[in-house]
Amino acid sequence: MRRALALPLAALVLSGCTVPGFGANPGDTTSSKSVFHLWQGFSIGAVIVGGLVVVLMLWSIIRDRRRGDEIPVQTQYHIPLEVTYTVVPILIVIGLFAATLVVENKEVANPSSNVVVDVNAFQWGWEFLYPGHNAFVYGQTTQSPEMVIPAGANVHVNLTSTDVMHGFYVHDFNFSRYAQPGVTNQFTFLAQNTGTFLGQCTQLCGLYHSLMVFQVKVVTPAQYQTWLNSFNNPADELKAQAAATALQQELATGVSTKPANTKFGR
Ligand SMILES: [Cu+2]
Repeated sequence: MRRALALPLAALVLSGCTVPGFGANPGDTTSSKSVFHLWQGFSIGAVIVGGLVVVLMLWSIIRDRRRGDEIPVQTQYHIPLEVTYTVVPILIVIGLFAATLVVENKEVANPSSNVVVDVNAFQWGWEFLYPGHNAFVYGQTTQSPEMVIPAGANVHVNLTSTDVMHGFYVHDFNFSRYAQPGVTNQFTFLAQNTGTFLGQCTQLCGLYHSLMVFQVKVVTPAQYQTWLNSFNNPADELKAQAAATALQQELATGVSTKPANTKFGR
């Protein structure tokens, strides 16, 4: 039995990075990779246990199929066997629980970070503020605003909403959190590679919910610094202030600006 289990395990360990993803996304942040590896571990465990169950079933069906009226040997109260099939599943559950705990703790960890972004969701768009800097990104529906962050750095996000419940979801980060009015949800992620990743609202929040998309643009630390500095000229500052004022007015009056290039409704 040990050999039967050791063989597939050895095959998986030796094959290294070719362990299948079992339909999941490897992710681009450190925590999304941990979640992905946890998923792989669970899936491999399920395949081994499931395979074992199928083999035992087939073995019993074939070996003990009816071959006459004689009743085969009845095995009951076989203590070592009963102890084995009670203890082994308990050990498996403890193992899976421990691995989950480690990954979850990584997921909710909030290590100190120099990069802080205040993310504000609203009907129907996103606002990204960089406290301590003039950088300000605001965009609604078809404008698909960009949240710019540096690669290889912990990015701390303070997430909230101005009106109703929204969902901050980035597919390639294997990550989703509620954006709730009156509540600030905090989390930290570390994007490992540069690139542009699609984000969207995952909480049905009104008429233009489906257009509430944004991009996470991961750039090199030097590019990030240049981008931050680009807001330091007076013209951009004025633009940012105008956008902030427009947002405040829009929220105060409850009248949302319709998306520019999209026709909806009656
Ligand atoms: Cu929304």
